[in-house]
Amino acid sequence: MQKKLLTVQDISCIGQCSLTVAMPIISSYGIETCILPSAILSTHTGGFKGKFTFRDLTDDFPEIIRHWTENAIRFDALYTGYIGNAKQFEYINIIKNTLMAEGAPIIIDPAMGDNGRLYTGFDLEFAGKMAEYVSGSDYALPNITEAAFMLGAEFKTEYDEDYILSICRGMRDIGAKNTILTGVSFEPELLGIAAYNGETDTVEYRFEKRIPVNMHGTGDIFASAFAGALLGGRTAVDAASEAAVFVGRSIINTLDQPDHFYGANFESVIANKDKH
Ligand code: PXL
Repeated sequence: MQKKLLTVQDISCIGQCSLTVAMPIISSYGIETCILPSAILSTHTGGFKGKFTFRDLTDDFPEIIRHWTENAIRFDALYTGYIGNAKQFEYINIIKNTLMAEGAPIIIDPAMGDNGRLYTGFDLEFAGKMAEYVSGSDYALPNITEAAFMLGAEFKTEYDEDYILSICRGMRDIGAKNTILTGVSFEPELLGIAAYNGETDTVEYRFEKRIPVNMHGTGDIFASAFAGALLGGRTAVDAASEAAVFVGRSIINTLDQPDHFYGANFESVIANKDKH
């Protein structure tokens, strides 16, 4: 039977991130993709000129949940990304506890920062609330910045496997069952993920050739492809590895558009998916 996933994150009208990434990518895996928009922004918060608009949709959450409950809606997975208001965690926890099918995986991308910094609009208090919220995840998908902020750990750009293991164990200790840590690199030419299984306390690494550019929205592309591949039946490690390849191709396909500063051309990867 076709699976039905609910994703909660913002609509950035322009910016190739969050819902405009999640919906097409997850749908391309054949998954019915239901949405709960957390906010509507004119653009994402990173790098456009002037003041972006931000309409918080928290007040709509209780009525939306009420109506879904009335219709006995059940989701086969939950994937949450950028949440612009910590009040929404309470509502999402209600969805988690009442509207999920038995065994539905909870995938949480604590999208709130990168490169050692929180995105505009977030602070340490929010990071603390995200840490509490992430305790309900089967799969947490932080980058090293987000994990360090949630754990109150030192953010390092140069590190060894012991540091990565300590971050992963920290994630387990705050309640994440499994963690896929993104943006892991032990040598300059390679970039990849650490897939940590909290039950067995083991890490598996997957690396790709690093493309030395920083692009917005790649975390969202990764998380969306991961969710699609996982629900498609891949193991977590294989889903993460496939998602990393998806991100790499999206970046490569953007390199011929040097003026395209705000996101990555993931659409080309969907368009060519069957050809690889
Ligand atoms: O890609 C993460 C993201 C999602 N949503 C909004 C953002 C960002 C990153 O900056 O600003 C609104």
